[in-house]
Amino acid sequence: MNCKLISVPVEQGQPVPGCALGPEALKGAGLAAALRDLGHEVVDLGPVPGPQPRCVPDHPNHLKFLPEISAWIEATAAVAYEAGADGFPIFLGGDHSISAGSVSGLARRAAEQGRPLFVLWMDAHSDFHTLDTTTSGNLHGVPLAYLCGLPGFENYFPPLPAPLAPERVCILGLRSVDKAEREALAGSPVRAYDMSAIDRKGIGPLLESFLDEVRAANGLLHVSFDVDFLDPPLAPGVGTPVQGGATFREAHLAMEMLHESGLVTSLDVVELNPTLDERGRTAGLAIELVGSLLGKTITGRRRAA
Ligand code: 4U7
Ligand code: MN
Ligand code: MN
Ligand code: MN
Repeated sequence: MNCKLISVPVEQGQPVPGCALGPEALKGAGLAAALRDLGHEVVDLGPVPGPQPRCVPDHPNHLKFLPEISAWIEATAAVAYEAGADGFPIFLGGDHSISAGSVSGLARRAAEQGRPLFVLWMDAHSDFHTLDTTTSGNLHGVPLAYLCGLPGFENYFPPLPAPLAPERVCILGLRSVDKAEREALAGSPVRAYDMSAIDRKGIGPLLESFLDEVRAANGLLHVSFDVDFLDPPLAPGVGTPVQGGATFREAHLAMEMLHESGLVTSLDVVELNPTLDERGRTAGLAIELVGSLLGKTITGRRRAA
């Protein structure tokens, strides 16, 4: 696999300083070497160039850094579209607003290729607010709603060339969903698996049923991995931790299954905040998990894709 590392050092979509250092922390902790050890080629495409804020109208809701985030989304989408032509793009955040750009560019590419794009959103949160419903005004809470074509983003975020089909989206790991998000999810075919579902059914069967659908549709699969998917004691280096997250083995099992499926074509790793990390353990775990997604196994034996 030709892994393309793309840094998107954005933190204005969330309230805690330090998230923009995520890409450097992941690279400094040995991401490229870990991937090369697995036999992959790695190219570092560097950071998405910091854009000028976009001209957008005033919004009645109090939205933080709307012109800046809107510009980052546009710039990231352009890079993602190019990177999506071949290889395995890995977007290093930065806060989760960057995925509004990465997924938008990859969705445009998939549409041109005539392939359906599926998205697995691994996250404590559903990120399903619209610009009108967010009460925090933090734009890392809206990317999935935007990508699914929910109303109210017109004129504020860049036009979406290819909205996601919500029935091709699966959220995994939920434990913080705001009231407006619940209502929006209730009226949407997005699959939303919360931690209770993971407790009851097991992460393996839940993920397997989604992977079966991707396979049956001959789809491409993008994984958007918000590090706060993980349980906070394992991964303290995030700005919005929520108790009761995925365990070490649940997270690895998901990544191992994703690898074995052979379906994953691109990845985001977002929301790592190295200034909140404890001796680099969150960055280290994120790298291990990316390794599992890209073929690392416990015995070292390769399994058929
Ligand atoms: B993340 C929140 F209120 N829903 O809108 C909000 F709980 O990318 C959190 O998943 C959003 O980390 C978290 O601010 C966004 C909050
Ligand atoms: Mn998120
Ligand atoms: Mn989150
Ligand atoms: Mn977060």
